[in-house]
Amino acid sequence: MSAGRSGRPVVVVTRRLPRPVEEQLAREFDARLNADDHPLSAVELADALRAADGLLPTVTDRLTAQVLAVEPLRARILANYGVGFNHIDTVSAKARGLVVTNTPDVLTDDTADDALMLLLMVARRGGEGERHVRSGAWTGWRPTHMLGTRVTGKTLGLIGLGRIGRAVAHRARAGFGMRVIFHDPSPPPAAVVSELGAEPRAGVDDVLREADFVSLHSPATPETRHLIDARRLALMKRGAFLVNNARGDIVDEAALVAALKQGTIAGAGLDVFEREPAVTPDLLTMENVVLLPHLGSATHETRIAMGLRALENLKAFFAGAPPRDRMA
Ligand code: 8YV
Repeated sequence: MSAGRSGRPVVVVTRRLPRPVEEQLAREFDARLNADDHPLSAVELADALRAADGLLPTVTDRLTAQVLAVEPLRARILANYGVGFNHIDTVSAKARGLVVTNTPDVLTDDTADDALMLLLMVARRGGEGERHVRSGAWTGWRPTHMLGTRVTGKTLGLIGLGRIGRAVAHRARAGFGMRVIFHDPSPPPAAVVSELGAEPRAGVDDVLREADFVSLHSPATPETRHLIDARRLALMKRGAFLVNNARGDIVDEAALVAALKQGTIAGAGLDVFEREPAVTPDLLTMENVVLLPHLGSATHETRIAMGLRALENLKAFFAGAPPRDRMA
């Protein structure tokens, strides 16, 4: 096992993490923390791969084939902070002998809550109402003011019924009396689906045609890039809403903007963006769009749990044991 001067493995932690996580990382490893929390450049990432035994990266670190081609490569593990790892070229990582882990489970509930928050906000015009009050434009209650769309009893279409999709289905059915339909190319066991009361559909298109709300819960892969494009947006009901807190590039953002402008769909709730943190400027001007800054897992509890889970993966790896959340 390679190690730093302290005799412990050197771990570069690419962003500020909640204090209890940083403290524990500093106890367990020769941890190199990012005191000013700046996003690392490609050059800094390459330097980290040369200098450390392990990296603890986040969604803001683009670990591309080019970055991973660094010589000499010292790092042997990328213990990602987050469940999604589309910012890591896992094929290149594997080719370079790097183990990749993620942090599933611990963020499921909070991310599901975030999807429901987007759904409710866009249906009930939450963001718009907030802006209205803050602007001083509110003149008082009236029966026809800012009417939204009822959620209870409506059909929620889930694209993806993994851990987060299932937690969304449960909340929507139990809390809001919604009917839940879904498509997932690798669905959970039939018993899980029937316990959730979710109805399978043969394809994404079938879900889009039928749902009043569509919520995306697929991983970002080459296959799911622009899964929601102009053709599929046109299949949605005119009064339907799109919710995305999975990954931005699952939606063709330009096509979404066009659909919103043309009234092809009624609105969208977005926590993630195709060119994050850049947001297509047109979206910023639309009242029927809710825009959140990638808040899916952003609670104190979950961000600590994610850090401890990444730390657990690093500890196992450096102890010579298989890390629990190995992805590649
Ligand atoms: C994380 C996420 O905050 O886990 C994920 O995939 O999208 C977020 O909840 C982010 O990825 C941290 O790196």
